[in-house]
Amino acid sequence: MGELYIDGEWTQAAAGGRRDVVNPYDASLVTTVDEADATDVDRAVRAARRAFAEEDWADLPTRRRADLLLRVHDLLLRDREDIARTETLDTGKTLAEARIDVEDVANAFRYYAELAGKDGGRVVDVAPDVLSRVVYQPVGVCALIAPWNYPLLQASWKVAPALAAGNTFVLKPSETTPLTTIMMIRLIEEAGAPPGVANLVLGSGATVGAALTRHPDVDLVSFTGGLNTGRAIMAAAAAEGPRNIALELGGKNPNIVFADADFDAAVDYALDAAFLHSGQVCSAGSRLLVEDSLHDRFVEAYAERARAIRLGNGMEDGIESGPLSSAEHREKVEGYIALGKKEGARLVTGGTRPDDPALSRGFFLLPTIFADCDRSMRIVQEEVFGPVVTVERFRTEDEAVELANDTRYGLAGGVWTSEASRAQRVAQRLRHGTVWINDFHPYVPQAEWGGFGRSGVGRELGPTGLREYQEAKHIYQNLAPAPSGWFKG
Ligand code: TXE
Repeated sequence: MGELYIDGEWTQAAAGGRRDVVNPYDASLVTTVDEADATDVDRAVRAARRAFAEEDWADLPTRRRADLLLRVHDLLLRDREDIARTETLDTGKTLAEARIDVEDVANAFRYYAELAGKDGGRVVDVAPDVLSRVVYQPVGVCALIAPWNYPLLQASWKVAPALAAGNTFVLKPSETTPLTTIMMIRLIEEAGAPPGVANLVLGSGATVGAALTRHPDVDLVSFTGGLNTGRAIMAAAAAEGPRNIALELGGKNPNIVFADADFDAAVDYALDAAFLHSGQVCSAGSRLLVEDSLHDRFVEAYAERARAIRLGNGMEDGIESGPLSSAEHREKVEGYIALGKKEGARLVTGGTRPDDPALSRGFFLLPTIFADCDRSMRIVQEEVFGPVVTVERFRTEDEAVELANDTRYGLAGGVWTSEASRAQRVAQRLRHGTVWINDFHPYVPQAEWGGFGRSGVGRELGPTGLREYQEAKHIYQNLAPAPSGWFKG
């Protein structure tokens, strides 16, 4: 029995490929899993196509699909500790974070179970002798590609609405973090999904991901990952399609602190914003904008708190942050740290690997703060995706907004102030998909998540997150048919 799940069977990769899964805390081997190739992808897409056409899944009363999602929700909670521990082994994140992730995953299933069937479409007012309505139907076969920072959470934001809408799917988790996704698919199987509705392939982006996004029988690709991969997926969707796409491509998210903000809360949340999960968060507040009059005091307190962050094994109590996800990713982040120095940013703290010998085998980096940054620097404009924050100064509200919007991304941003009307003004003007006022990071399944600009296309979560997996159909009925008489002959 292998770890690919195709047409209701657990199966091995046809060519026998295997891949090591490594714990980023100490580079130890966690396990090995099947490594698929294009042949397996083809099998999985065919299974999804067959199920979409032949199983009664898409035509089930919505309530029945919603019941399945609720069963998955319950099973996730039944197994939450196991899943959370596996997520920690796979990603290095703390167990406390992984537990929250699993709750959030379960909540996504419950939310879409509750939303499904609430919207029967709409009746369009045309004329008394016409019945015109718009209904929403599943798109078909969905290719779902997830990243490694929130492996199960990001997958669930795709899987739950795709199932609720009546689609079938082929899911590919990141090759570095496949383990909890395998667990989730087992739960979907246990919950009673018909064969071929949910399919799982494992393997590299270049081989398996590319084969999936190029497959002619895929109707929709939903992807969360990096900008360059997003571009490649968009190009493939054009070449093989056009077909529907949804892309969540990260961000360079401003966190604006006005001088009248609650100081302790703003410092505290600026840590969460930038250093949670070692900054490997698409919405990380890695671009801190501080009002000039507060700047020096703020940066000093911020650096002191950053130095106190306890790095270590996410499995242990009291550890506040784990390692980066892989050796390659750490090298990339280190490259950005070198670049920041070269560009003239002032290193306030961090910038190196920790010298604690207990952490030497893992992919750790110290929380890093650069001050005296300006918007022309690449370190300010590009997504580093590590524990690295840049600090800029601003003097006026207009300048804060202008800086915060000076990014090609537009995923999320925060604003800290005790003046309520200013908070609303700034939130209104920010060109970002989520804006937090006096907070950072919370998201809820009821509210849309996604980006302006190059942060992506489409939205996950909320009602729009379901619409991504639906086609609108207009059904127009003439209630009094008679010859139109347009052609006279
Ligand atoms: O991501 P990739 P990488 C950003 C972050 C990070 C950068 C690169 O800045 O440093 O992206 O990370 C699959 N066709 N984010 O290289 O490659 C891959 O197997 C189809 C932001 O690890 O985008 C994995 O399943 N699929 C982000 C998924 O894409 C392909 C989360 C994401 O990996 C593919 C992660 C291809 N040609 C990284 N190539 C966020 N938005 O939260 C790769 N993949």
